[in-house]
Parts: sequence; C-alpha cells; structure tokens
Amino acid sequence: MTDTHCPYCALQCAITLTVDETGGNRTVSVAPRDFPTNLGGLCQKGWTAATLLDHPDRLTTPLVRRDGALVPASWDEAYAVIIERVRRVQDESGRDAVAVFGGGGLTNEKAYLLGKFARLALGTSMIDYNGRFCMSSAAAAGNRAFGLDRGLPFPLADLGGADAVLLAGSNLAATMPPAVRHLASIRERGGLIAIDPRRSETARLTDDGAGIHLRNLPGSDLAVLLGLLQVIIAEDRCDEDYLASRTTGWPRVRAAAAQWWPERVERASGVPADALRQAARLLAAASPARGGAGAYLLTGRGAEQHAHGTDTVTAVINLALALGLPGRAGSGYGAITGQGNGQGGREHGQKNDQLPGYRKITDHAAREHVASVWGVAPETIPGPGVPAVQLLRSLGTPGGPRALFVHGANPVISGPDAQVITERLAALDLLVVCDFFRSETAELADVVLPVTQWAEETGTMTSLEGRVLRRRRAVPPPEGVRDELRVLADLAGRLGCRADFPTDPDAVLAELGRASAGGIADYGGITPERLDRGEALHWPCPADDHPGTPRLFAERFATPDGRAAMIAVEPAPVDDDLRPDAPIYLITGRVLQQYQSGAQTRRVAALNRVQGSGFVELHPRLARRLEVAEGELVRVRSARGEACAPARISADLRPDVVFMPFHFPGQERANTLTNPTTDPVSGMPEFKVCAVEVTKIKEAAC
Ligand SMILES: Nc1nc2c(c(=O)[nH]1)N[C@H]1C(S)=C(S)[C@@H](COP(=O)(O)OP(=O)(O)OC[C@H]3O[C@@H](n4cnc5c(=O)[nH]c(N)nc54)[C@H](O)[C@@H]3O)O[C@H]1N2
Ligand SMILES: Nc1nc2c(c(=O)[nH]1)N[C@H]1C(S)=C(S)[C@@H](COP(=O)(O)OP(=O)(O)OC[C@H]3O[C@@H](n4cnc5c(=O)[nH]c(N)nc54)[C@H](O)[C@@H]3O)O[C@H]1N2
Ligand code: SF4
Ligand SMILES: [Mo]
Repeated sequence: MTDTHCPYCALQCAITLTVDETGGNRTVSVAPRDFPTNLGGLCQKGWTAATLLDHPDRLTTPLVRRDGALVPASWDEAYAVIIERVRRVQDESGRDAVAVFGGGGLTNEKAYLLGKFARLALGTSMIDYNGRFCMSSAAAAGNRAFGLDRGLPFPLADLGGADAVLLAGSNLAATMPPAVRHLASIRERGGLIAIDPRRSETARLTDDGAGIHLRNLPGSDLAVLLGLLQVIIAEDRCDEDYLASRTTGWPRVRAAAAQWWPERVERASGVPADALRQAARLLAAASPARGGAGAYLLTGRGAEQHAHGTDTVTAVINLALALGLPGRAGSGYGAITGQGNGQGGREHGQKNDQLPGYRKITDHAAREHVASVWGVAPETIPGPGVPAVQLLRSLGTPGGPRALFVHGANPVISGPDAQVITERLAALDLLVVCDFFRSETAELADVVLPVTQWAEETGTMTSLEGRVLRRRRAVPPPEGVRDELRVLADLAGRLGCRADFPTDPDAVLAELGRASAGGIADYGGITPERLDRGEALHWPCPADDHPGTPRLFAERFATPDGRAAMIAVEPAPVDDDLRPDAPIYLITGRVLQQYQSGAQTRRVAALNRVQGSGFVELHPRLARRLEVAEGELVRVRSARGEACAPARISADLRPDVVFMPFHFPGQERANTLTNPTTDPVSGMPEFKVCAVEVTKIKEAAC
C-alpha cells in the first residue's frame, strides 16, 4: 500500500494505492484517504485514475517519424535525431530557434529541471507553459495587489468557518467535487454566491435558499463586481479602518466604483439590480468588520480567462479589501488553482520571465543567486522569452522558433484558435513530445519520448492551498519507459551541457530548495523526510525548523510598503463581440468526467460511458428557433473556424449563450472557435467568450 495523491487536479486528493498481483495479472486499486482538502472524498476521475497505468495505448518505446509515419525506435536513435536537429537549427538560426513548452501537471522537480534545461542546455529564452492558459490572470492580479501569488493564501478547510463565500466563475462542484464539502455550513447559512452565465452544477448549489446565483452575460464580471462594491460603498459598509491601515489606492477605486450603481450594472451584465444589492448585503454582513464570522471571495477560470481577466480579478481583490478580508483570520481572497501542480508549476522557472522561487529573470540579484546554484556565470542565463500564445503562434514563422520540446501539454486541443496552433506545430523542423500517450500534439511530433506516470515516480506537487505534497512511487514503470528527469539529463549531456542534471528526485528537490531560497516561493526547508512525517508544509518554508506558512498576509502584504495596492479598473467589452453574423456568445468550460484536453481521461471507459463526447448546450428557446431537437447536430461558427456537435437542450443557459466543453478533438474541438487575443498584463487568451453563429446541420453528419 502506498500513500500518494490523485494525478489530476489541484485539489490533489489523498489516495492509497494497493497493488494486487495474484494470478500474474496486476491490478492497482485506488482508495481515498482522509485529508484536510478532500475529507475522504474522490471524484470519478480519481477513482478511475489507475486504469491508465496499464492501458493498451500506453507508449513503451520512443517513436521517430520516418517517411511520414511515427515508427518505434530505440532511445539512442531517438536522441540522435533530436540532437542532430537541435544543433542544425541552432547553428543556422541561433539559440532561440529552439523552444520549450511545459505543463502545470509536472512535479516541482520536473518543472524546475525543465527550466534549467531550457536556459542552460538549450541556451534559449523561449520557454513558457500551459499554465499561461490557466492561472496567469489571477497570478498577475495577485502579484500586482499583494506582491505575491499563491492561489489560496489560506488552507481550504478555513472556508467552513465563514458566513459567506463568493465564487466568481468557478464550477467547483464539477471541477473539484470533494471541495464542495467545505461549503456545506455556508450553504446552510444561505451564504453561497455564484457568478456564472450558466446555471452550472455549482450555481445550482445556491438553490433552495442556500445562496444567490448572479447569472451574468459572459465577459461582464467586472461590471458585476463594481456593482457589488458600489452597494457596499453607498450603504457605508466598507471596513474603513482596514482600508486606511492596510491598503493604498482606495480613493481612486472608490471613485471609479461609485459610478456603477446596480441599475447601470443590470444593463451591462443582465444581473437584476435587486440580486446585486442582496448579494452585496450578504457579503457585508458576513465580513468581520460588521461582526460576521467571515467571508471568502474566490475566482475560477470563468472570471479570469478573458482579454481583461487581470482587471476582473483586480476588481474581486478590491471588493475583498473594501470588506477588510485579506489577511484576516476566517476571511480572505483566493484563486482556485487548476492543474495538479498548477501552483508549484508556476514557481520554479517554466514561465518565460521567471527563475526558481518565483524570481524575476530580469532581476540582477535573482540571476546571480540562481547562477551560483547552477554553477554558471549569470550572463549565461538568457533573458525573458515570450508568453504561450505568442510563442505557439510564432512557431515555424520567419524569425520564430524552428524546434519545440513539449513536456506535459496538449495545445492542439487546448490552445486558443487551435487550428492555427496545429498548423504552426506542423511547420516545425523538429517537434519533440514527451508523454505517456499519443496525444493529438504527439501525433504531429517528429520524436515522441515515453515517460513514467504519476504512480511510477517520486516527487512533489504544490496543491491549491500552497501546501507541498509528496507523490510516491507505488509500481515500477513498464519496460522501455524512462523517468522525465533522466530524459532531461540524457539530453543535456548529449548537448554538451556541463551543468549538473541530477536524476534522483530528492536531489532535485534539494537543489530546488537552494535555488528558491530567499525567493518569494521559498522551499529551502522542505525535505522528503518532513513530508514523509506528514508535516503540513505550505510555502514559504525557508528553513528546516520553519513550520511553513499556511496563512499569508496576517501582518503585512508582500509589497514593498507592506500594504495591498488597490488599482482602479473599468469594464471593457468582449473582444470578439456579438454582431449580426455572429449573434450568440460561446462560452467554454469543463465536465466532471473529462480532464483538460482529454488525452488521459478520454481513454477511461468508465468515464466515457457517462460523458465521452462533446456537445453544444443551448437554451430551449434558441433550439426552437433553430428547429433543433435534443441530440441533433449543430454547427457553431466563429471568425476562426467551425465546430460541430450534438445539441443538448437546457434552460441552464441564457437564450443568447451556448456552452461547449473543450475536452474533445476533431469536429467537436471548442478551441477551433476561440479567440487568441490576450490580456495585456497576463498573456491569458480570451478562452471563455467569443461571438458565434449557431445553425442546424441538415445532413446526417458534419
Ligand atoms: N472535471 C474536471 N475538473 C478539472 C479540470 C478538468 O479539465 N475537468 N481541470 C482543472 C483545471 S486545470 C482547472 S483550471 C480548473 C477549472 O475550474 P473552473 O474554473 O471551475 O472550470 P471551468 O469549467 O473552466 O469554468 C468555470 C465556469 O465558468 C463559467 N463561465 C464561462 N464564461 C464566464 C464568464 O464570462 N464569467 C463567469 N463568471 N463565468 C463564466 C462556465 O460556465 C463554468 O461554469 O478545473 C480543474 N479541475
Ligand atoms: N476553450 C478553452 N480552452 C482551455 C480552457 C478552457 O477553459 N476553455 N482551459 C485552459 C486551462 S485552465 C488549461 S490548464 C489548459 C490545459 O491544457 P493541456 O495542456 O492540453 O492539458 P492536459 O490535457 O492536461 O495535457 C497534458 C498532457 O501531458 C501529458 N502529461 C501528464 N503528466 C505528464 C508528465 O508528468 N510529463 C509529461 N511529459 N507529460 C505529462 C498528458 O498525457 C497530456 O497529453 O487548457 C486550457 N484550454
Ligand atoms: S477532485 Fe481532482 S484531485 Fe480529487 S479525485 Fe477528482 S480529479 Fe483527483
Ligand atoms: Mo487550468
């Protein structure tokens, strides 16, 4: 029996794996473990996670493209192809001609070593990762306001003590089902508020007096948040003492919000003015300044994945500060992290502008520190590269990268305006994909390298509450598969890199600890022994005798003056907004049974039986107008392209909005439609909303 954590999302539910080899047939079974985040619960994906370990689609040998087809090759042959082409491309076009794309599912150790591999072995500045598509707007807003970005700056279990929780664009009930247990007492008190254009599984949790669902127009969250703040200001319910002692910038924020009275917000967002007033009063009554037990304001991707997502998160933070919540016991603001290591993955150098410990790559002292740990001169470390959308769209263009390494991402399905990304990947001189399955991105590769899965490896993951957890090896990997740390070390060695690339995960963690020491995300005191003893180590944890930091900001924020910076923000229209030839909003998101690009969960039969293909959810009135019946095919067309999937008719949506999950390939790929325009601060694309035309398909198939 091995104690470890689920391989999928950032809740990182605790599980125990049991291996049974009776009769020569190995079965690995999953059982939930009691843990403060999942409280003994698991979702369907967690329960079925082990079926992928022995899946027939599992890659067990490298693949190399010959005469157009991917064929099995030895590791040495695969490495030789990679090294020869990397050398040629860099000789001809410079070091930045080779790029790296990482993932928020990688362990801290892999993410750290991947950043080092890019900067030292390839000498390229061109590295970014799929977390840019995930948490970047929340991260940018958190850094801007608090000087620090840790998804939840408090343990998840703290939520239970509050009177009210606001979820802005989070469908927690489908994306982290066991976390809903923490909302039980809040719902009993009628304190759950959900902002979502859809009556999602989570919005439904507000039914029967459990709270309020603010069903807004897509992309209008910022107006809704200003409306809530306006009511709190107008009714004199701000925490003036807190604002005076712990923040800067309040007068301008106050002046900007004062103009967003509820009736104006109703026109901009579709949310009834009365519902806004009710929600604002509920939050104010819960706030500690007014004698409440506390309130938490949380954001999910629905509010963040927009061309102005950073400003929207800033508006949530401003509201939280006006109520005096951040840093207060029993209250706070947080962003709900997404991928398994969505937190740690964004701290140790996969980001284009970042060095380990959440350090800035442009900071002279940070470069000196990391260079000394790496044993190189600071000038050896390249400067900042470009963020994900820009990177992926420049592949194979004149002056853009000609080769790409992909570790832990499937952008053919999950990138915005995915057809363009597919074409750019196909135009490369060399695409190397490390994966355990032939994902849609691996299908385009020149070389595919098969790596170990979660239950076959050791390492650490940092969960949504900034707690570092230990992933433990329970089973040996299939023959032919290599650990990713070793793959990076093998490649670095063959590229002639003299820096150290340890392959023992504990040695990598120790080096990561040294590289992050003194940085914002300081892992210096986190050791395997402490984690094995069950210590709850939330970063920063700078020394062996430091207990870790479950709650941040109690005394001061991480800004130079210790105060939270309030920044006045204004609503902006949806970038690709409605017009006569595209009169409907498309919004995108997730279903409980599928994970991300589906590269993993679309191979699990038990999950596919419940939800194995895509759909277009639409309102009965729209369905009647289009003369579409349940299950009939509809075509969805945007300025980028068209997709096609069966109709699912549901009054959970507004009649002018359709919803598609983004997990599915081919005709059902939602990202064929999405808008690649990005947030100017975070680089986040506008995944969540674009204008489309919806029509019925007369033919039997698309
Ligand atoms: N089942 C499942 N669980 C997952 C994942 C998965 O793929 N599948 N992925 C994990 C990851 S990486 C992440 S990031 C999280 C994401 O977790 P969530 O943020 O909860 O997930 P989403 O479904 O992307 O979006 C949440 C909601 O945003 C709504 N929405 C769409 N447009 C808007 C808008 O303009 N405003 C507002 N307020 N809401 C809007 C959608 O209707 C949806 O209900 O889930 C994690 N957990
Ligand atoms: N329209 C729309 N698009 C979206 C979103 C949305 O809400 N709407 N959400 C966005 C978000 S929040 C996210 S996080 C992205 C995620 O999008 P993707 O990057 O596509 O995420 P995954 O499907 O998790 O891809 C991970 C790939 O890496 C492999 N893998 C898993 N673990 C490892 C490992 O340790 N090493 C290696 N080498 N490979 C591994 C998996 O098999 C899989 O092929 O999608 C984004 N795209
Ligand atoms: S909620 Fe997330 S971590 Fe928990 S079992 Fe489901 S996918 Fe795994
Ligand atoms: Mo994500």
